[in-house]
Amino acid sequence: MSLWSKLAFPLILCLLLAGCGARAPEDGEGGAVVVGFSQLGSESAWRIGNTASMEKAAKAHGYGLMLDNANQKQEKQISAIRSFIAYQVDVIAFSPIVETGWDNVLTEARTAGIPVILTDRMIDTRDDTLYTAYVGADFLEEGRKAGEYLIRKADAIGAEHLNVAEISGTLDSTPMRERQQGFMQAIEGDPRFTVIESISGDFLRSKGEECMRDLLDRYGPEGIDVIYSHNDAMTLGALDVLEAAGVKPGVDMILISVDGEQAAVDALREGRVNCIVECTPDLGEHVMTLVEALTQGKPIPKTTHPEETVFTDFDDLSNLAPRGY
Ligand code: GZL
Repeated sequence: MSLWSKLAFPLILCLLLAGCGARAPEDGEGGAVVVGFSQLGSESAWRIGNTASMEKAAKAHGYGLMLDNANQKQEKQISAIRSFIAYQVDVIAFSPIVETGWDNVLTEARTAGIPVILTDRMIDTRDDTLYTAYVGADFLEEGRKAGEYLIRKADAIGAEHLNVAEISGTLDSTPMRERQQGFMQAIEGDPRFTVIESISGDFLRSKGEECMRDLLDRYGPEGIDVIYSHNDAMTLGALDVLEAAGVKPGVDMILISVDGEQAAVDALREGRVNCIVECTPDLGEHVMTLVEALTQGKPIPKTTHPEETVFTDFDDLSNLAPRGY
């Protein structure tokens, strides 16, 4: 084999990896299993906690982890998956930023014989053999929990009618679609609730602020009784805007959020938020346990949902452990 051909593959591969920003595997012992992980971004404390969970679990299993942060761009996730295929990783894991547009690249992964584990979010495809497993929340259930809390709260305060405004997550993402669907299913048919508006804050704190400002401009504080926000980052942004406008969140307005990051739980304890539906970012161990089974040729479940709970202003939160994200 000529010198060039000995150098060609590693050289091309390094160019591929550099192009998509994927780092070479970290911490895997020589010959260890290598997992290629395309993370969608770092938009929230939840996402940062999720990445840390994957890194910690890979290290604990002695696996190499090729991590790429797509910074909210689907095309970057697609190029990262292609680089994982070129590198011939053992397993590909990724958190799809939106549900559609994955069939081609996942077909390439299947052709290369590399199993794909979806983490955190689902894809919309007619061919579910394109992925081996899904590890993530039941977002419909999360939405239902939010709706069931609102019903409980309305009963407790004897509310006759409440105007609800929704600040939703990234459009066409599974958590956005299903947190909305679950919530609406839970409250539908109850004449006490009118959903006056749903606007997307893209799971970003800055856009949560923009949405809250826009809602106040259009409806005024007296026109909104409930905010249902799809993640804590947007909720924290909304709190800033409400308090700057002289509104007491949690008192003048019911605030329902999702995730369970520390800053939001602190706000719940302070009475500034009324309910947080937990969405755990700790998926790493679930994923790496499936990777271990795959590398041993064992069957794995198609779907794994982590245990999740709800934190509300009806609960005693004094003994709640630090959230870690
Ligand atoms: C949910 C996850 C969502 C979080 C947000 O599993 O996809 O994305 O709720 C994050 O904080 O941005």
